[in-house]
Amino acid sequence: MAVLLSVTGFDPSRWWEALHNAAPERKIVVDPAAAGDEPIDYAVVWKQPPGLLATLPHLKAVFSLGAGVDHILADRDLPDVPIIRIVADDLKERMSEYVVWRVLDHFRRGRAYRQQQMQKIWHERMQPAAREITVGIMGLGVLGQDAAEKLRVMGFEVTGWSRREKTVEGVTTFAGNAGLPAFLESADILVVLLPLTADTRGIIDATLLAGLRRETPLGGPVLINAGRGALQDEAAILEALDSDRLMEASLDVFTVEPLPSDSRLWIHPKVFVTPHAAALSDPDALAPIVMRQIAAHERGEALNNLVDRSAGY
Ligand code: NDP
Ligand code: OXD
Repeated sequence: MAVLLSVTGFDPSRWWEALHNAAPERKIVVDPAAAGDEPIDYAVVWKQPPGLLATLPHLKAVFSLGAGVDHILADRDLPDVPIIRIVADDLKERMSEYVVWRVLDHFRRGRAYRQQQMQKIWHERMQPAAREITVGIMGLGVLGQDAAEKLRVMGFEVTGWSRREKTVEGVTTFAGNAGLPAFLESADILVVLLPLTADTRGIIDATLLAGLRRETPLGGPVLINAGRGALQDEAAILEALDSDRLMEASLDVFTVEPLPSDSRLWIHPKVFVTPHAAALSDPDALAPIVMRQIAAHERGEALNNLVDRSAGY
């Protein structure tokens, strides 16, 4: 039984090594032809070439190298096998670091103080307390709930929005389209940790931005998106920033990645750009989880963290 490792956009060697170290007895190939006579039962992928998985007649399951699976589901010829996504403390902790970092930077006036430093201006700005600020998290899943917990420790009020109703300790929750306006109105800082699905594509648009609370203790609403780039309408974000409808934004993901050099987001003074780096999938931390699941599946045990293909996440 062989495992296919198929990635696009980066060198697979670190993943190959980590998968091999986690289960040295397994044959791991990056090219299906290299499996020879051994059937390929499992695939571990990040943006696999469309149609590739359909050529594997023995395929039993597909593992994402990340939490998101939109890159797998985009394949129109995807075989009807279980899809498993990454749920791991390592990934969760990295994402929460990013969220707390960006929330604190906006909240503590990082941009204004960096500008002041360039001009050698000694001027203390009014600073609200964390308890006066509400961070609204769109997507109260594994990552959203962990970020909520860590923001609460810092003293922030936290609200959250999900597809289905849910109860999360210390978080005021809203659900579905009916709950969206009240959720948006609750947030001074909006953190987006949604998956990209048919329902969420383009959700951060002019209408959504117009629904954010105007008067906030920071002087205006802030957007932080670490979900997926295709959730956002970048022209609408730029327009909202230019018109002061939005005060600042931290964007980790973009509709086109790498972000094209002519995008105004690169140079907009109110935008903080990171290159889809909010939560790195660390091969050493995550490969053992994948290989343990494969071994468990072979023993006849149930797979964890299965994707609901009809919901798209
Ligand atoms: P989960 O599946 O655990 O959580 C997804 C959340 O989004 C759930 O709360 C879900 O609602 C909610 N949701 C989904 N669709 C809708 C909708 N139509 N309306 C309202 N809420 C919706 O995912 P994770 O938390 O593990 O990951 C979230 C995303 O983060 C990933 O899909 C990926 O795109 C992104 N990501 C980005 C990284 C980066 O480096 N930038 C790294 C890792 C992940 P419900 O609870 O009702 O199901
Ligand atoms: C993920 C990502 O989905 O890194 O894990 O984007």
